[in-house]
Amino acid sequence: MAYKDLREFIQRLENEGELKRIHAEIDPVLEITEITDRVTRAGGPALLFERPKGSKVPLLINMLGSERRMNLALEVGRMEEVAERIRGFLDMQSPQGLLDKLKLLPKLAELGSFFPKTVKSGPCKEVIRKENLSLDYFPILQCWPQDAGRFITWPLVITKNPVTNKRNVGVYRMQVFDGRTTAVHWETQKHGAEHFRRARAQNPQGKIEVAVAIGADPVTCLGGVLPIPPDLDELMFAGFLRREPVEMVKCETVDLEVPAHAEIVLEGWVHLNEMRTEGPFGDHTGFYSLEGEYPVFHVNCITHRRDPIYLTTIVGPPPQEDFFMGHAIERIFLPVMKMQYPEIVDIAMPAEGIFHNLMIVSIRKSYPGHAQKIMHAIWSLGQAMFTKVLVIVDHDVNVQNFREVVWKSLCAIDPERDVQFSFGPADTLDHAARLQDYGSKMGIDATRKWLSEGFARPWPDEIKMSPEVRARVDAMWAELGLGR
Ligand SMILES: Cc1cc2nc3c(=O)[nH]c(=O)nc-3n(C[C@H](O)[C@H](O)[C@H](O)COP(=O)(O)O)c2cc1C
Ligand SMILES: [Mn+2]
Repeated sequence: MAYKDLREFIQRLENEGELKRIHAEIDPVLEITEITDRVTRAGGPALLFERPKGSKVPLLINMLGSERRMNLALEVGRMEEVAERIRGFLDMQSPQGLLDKLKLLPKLAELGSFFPKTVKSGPCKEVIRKENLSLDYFPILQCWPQDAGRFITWPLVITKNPVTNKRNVGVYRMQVFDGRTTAVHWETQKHGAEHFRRARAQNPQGKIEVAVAIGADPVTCLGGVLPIPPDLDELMFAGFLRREPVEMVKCETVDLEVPAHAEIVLEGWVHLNEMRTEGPFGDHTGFYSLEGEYPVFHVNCITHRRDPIYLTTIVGPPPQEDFFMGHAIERIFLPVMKMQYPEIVDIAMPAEGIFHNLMIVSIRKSYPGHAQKIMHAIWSLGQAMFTKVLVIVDHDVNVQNFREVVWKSLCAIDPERDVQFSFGPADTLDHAARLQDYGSKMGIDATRKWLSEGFARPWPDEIKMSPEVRARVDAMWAELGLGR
C-alpha cells in the first residue's frame, strides 16, 4: 500500500528511526538551514521542527535526504528495483499467440491503473480560506544570508498547457513578496515557462491559473522534480512509481486539480504582462543565483488541513537533499535512456557536478565517432541538454568510481583531438555562462581511439596481474603476516 499522505510517511520514518522531532523554538530565518545543513552532511535523519518561530505550523525537512529514506519513499529495498520494474514495461513484446495476449492483460491493466483519479473531496479542503489569507501563516524559510527573502522551496506548481490542455507539475521555487504574492522561478526551458509563453502568445494581457500543492505523499512530492517530456503528466508517473493512482480534487477558485491529500494548497493566477525581480537565492550550485525577472503569482485562495505540516528543503553547497532526488532520478531513468541508446552501459553525475555540470557516460563503442554520437544524443535528451561537461568512456570503465574515471580518462585523451566544444542551452543557474541560458559545452571523448578514427598507433593493455599468480599469493597470504 502506497503512503496516502505526508503524515503516513512521517510515521513510517519515525518507526524506522529516520525522523527526529525538534521541540525547541527555531527560527525559519537561517537557523533551520544551519541545523539541516549539518544534519544532512552527517547522513542524519529527517527533521520535524515542531515550533518554528513565528508560526503555528510544524515544518518537515530533509525528508528524502538519504538513500535509505529514498528507498523507504519508493518502497523498495534498492533503487534498482524501480529500474527493473520500468525495464519490465519497456521490454513488453507484441504478443504472438492467445496465451501471450492473456499474459499481457494484467500488465496493461496495471498500466491503466496509474492514472490520477479524481475524487470528490479530500483532507486538503479541511480549511478553506478565501478571505483574510496570508502566506505568513506558514514557516517559510529564508535559507541563506544573502537570499532576497523567504522562499517556498518545495512547491508542486501545477499549470495547464493552454494549447493542449495537458497538466504539468514542476518544483519551481517561489520567493514570497508579501502575504499574497510570490515569484514563480520556472527557468526558461521548463514546462511551466512554456505554458506561460503559449498563453501570452494567445493574449498578452491575460493570466494563467496556477495551483501549488505543498506536502503530499513522498512520491508525489518527488513527482514535481521528474524530468519527463512535455505534456506527460508527472502525476501519472508518480502513480506508476507508488503503484497507486494519485487522488486529485478540484480547486475552489481555478480550473485545476490538486492532490487531495496535500497538506497545503495555494490557488491563484499569474498575469502574463507582469514580471518582478526575483533573487538572489543561495542555490544548489553552492553559490547565490543572481537576480532575474520572473512572473508573479497572486494567491487568491488557500486551502489546508486542520493541522497542516509545511514541507520544505534547502539547497546549497553539495551534497544536499536534492542530490538524493537527482540520484534516484538518474537510476530510475537509466533504463529509458538505454532503450533509446542501447550502447549506454552506465551514467554517473557526481554530487560536486550538481547534475548539469558533469555527466560521465560509459558506452560499448561499436563504430568510429560513436562517442561523439552519444555526446549529441545526451545534449538533445530533455534536461540533459544542460550538461556542461560530458565525459564518454569505454564500457570497461566503472563510471561510479570517480578515481578510476579521472585516471583512465586522462590517460585516454589527446586533448586537442578529443575535447570538442559545442553551443546550446545552459542551465539558468550557470553563472559562468557568458549569456544567461546560453553557453558552450565540452565533450571529452575518453574512449580508446581506433585506426578507423585515424589513430594509427597501438593502444596498450591495462596492467593486470595474471590470475594464476593472484591465486598463488592468495594461498600464501595468511602465512605472510601482512594483515587482511
Ligand atoms: C529543491 C528543488 C528546487 C528546484 N527549484 C527550481 C526552480 O526554482 N526553477 C526551476 O526551473 N527548476 C527547479 N528545480 C528543478 C525542477 O523541479 C525540475 O527541472 C523539473 O523537472 C521541472 O519540471 P518540468 O520539466 O515539468 O518543467 C528544482 C528542483 C529541486 C529538487
Ligand atoms: Mn513537465
